[in-house]
Amino acid sequence: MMNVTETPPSASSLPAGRGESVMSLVAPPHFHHGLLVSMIAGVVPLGGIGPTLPFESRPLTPRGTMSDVLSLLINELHDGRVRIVDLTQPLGPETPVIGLPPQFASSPGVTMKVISEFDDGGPTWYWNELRFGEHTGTHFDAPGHWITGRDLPDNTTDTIGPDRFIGPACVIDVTARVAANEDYLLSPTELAGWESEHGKIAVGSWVLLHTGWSTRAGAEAFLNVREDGPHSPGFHPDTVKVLAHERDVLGVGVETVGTDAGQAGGFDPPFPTHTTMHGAGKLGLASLCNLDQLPAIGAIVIAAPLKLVRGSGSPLRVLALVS
Ligand code: 23J
Ligand code: MN
Repeated sequence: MMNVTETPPSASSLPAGRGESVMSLVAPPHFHHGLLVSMIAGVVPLGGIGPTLPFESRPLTPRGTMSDVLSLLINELHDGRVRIVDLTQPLGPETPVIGLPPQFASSPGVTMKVISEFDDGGPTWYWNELRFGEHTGTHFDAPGHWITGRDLPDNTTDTIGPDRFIGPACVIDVTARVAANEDYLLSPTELAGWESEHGKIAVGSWVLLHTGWSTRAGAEAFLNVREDGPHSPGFHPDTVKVLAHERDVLGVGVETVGTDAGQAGGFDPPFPTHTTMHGAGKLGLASLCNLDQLPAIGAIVIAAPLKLVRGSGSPLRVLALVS
């Protein structure tokens, strides 16, 4: 403990922190010399380029261990200029589960059973046992989930390279169209219209379909099942072909229970989004929310599933970075 009568250490005597002197700053190999000169001249603050808080209120990051871009990112997060938007629905017993025709096996919803809760089974600890289908709530679809992706390399949650979990987001707002038609399908023409406004969808993007569907409260409204099956929006079969083969996206994300439209079981081919995307090794994200908080372009989405051995998918936390 520091003696209160003692003078606090000066910035130049602080070890490996934000307050260290220019003299003790060891430039990493990639360090731009002009930037170092500007720092010494006082033009650029020690934390790097971009606005900064006073030293006292900024987090400590060991100098020389972090690149300029990571240092800038952590400052921007700390200052609130980069925000984290949670695109994840709560996962629990109330989470709606996809219903399939009765000839097919059904996926169980979430059950949580207490192992112990500060009781005889564990006097100082609380924990639960979980049961749910891999495709429950906000979840990730691996290429191996579908027969078209069955023989692709690295097609399950444990073998997909983690570089494919992070990408720029293209958010296509179709809320007005869905409000008028719950079976709305994004057509290639409308995709082209989005690109004429925002630019061509970049290779390796997450393409997120903002339908407003996540605001439907309760399983009944969310699943929207009628005598002829579920009704919910999605992609036209030709649109996912463009995204997979002509744009080489990472994958698609939707607000609905699955990446295919509600009526897609009757399309040709059945479930065309699953068929085409997974056949091309592309990924899926279902039951997203808060897409209204994202710009059309400019956000980064992080969607890393559980590393389930031979997993076809998994519930996950999906985060977006927005500046
Ligand atoms: C199995 C069969 C059909 C569909 C799905 C699963 C999903 O939507 C899913 O969660 O992958 S459409
Ligand atoms: Mn799924």
